Amino acid sequence: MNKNALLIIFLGFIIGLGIIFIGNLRWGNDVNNKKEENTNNIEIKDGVQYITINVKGGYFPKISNAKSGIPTKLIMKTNGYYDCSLSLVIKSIGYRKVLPTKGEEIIDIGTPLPGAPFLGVCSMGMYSFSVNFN
Ligand SMILES: [Cu+2]
Repeated sequence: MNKNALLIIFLGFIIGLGIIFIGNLRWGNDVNNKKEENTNNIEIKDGVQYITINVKGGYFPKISNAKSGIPTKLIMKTNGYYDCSLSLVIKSIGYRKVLPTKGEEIIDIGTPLPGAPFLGVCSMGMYSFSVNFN
């Protein structure tokens, strides 16, 4: 075998590894995107729907899917982190408050109708979360 043949085999090997690596990255991202949409942060107790949002350098899950037509409350759960996601604005219900650094803030959002997603943002507009009511 001459040097050129060895070089071609070597390059083929490197390109193959690259394709496998990129494939894995894409697959990983798909899995992460699926995790962003959530319904298991929603609980109905005594006729009230509770939606739990974790506050920690943003709002998680970023997208929740909940039911319309039920009295609904948000539970904003803070985890001892101090960042601007503590400063919460929910325009549609005229809510603006700095959340406590650690604990749960319960926000009554009434009985949502199906339609446009319900949106919460930090006061600077960097972080947001939305809830779809179906
Ligand atoms: Cu912010």
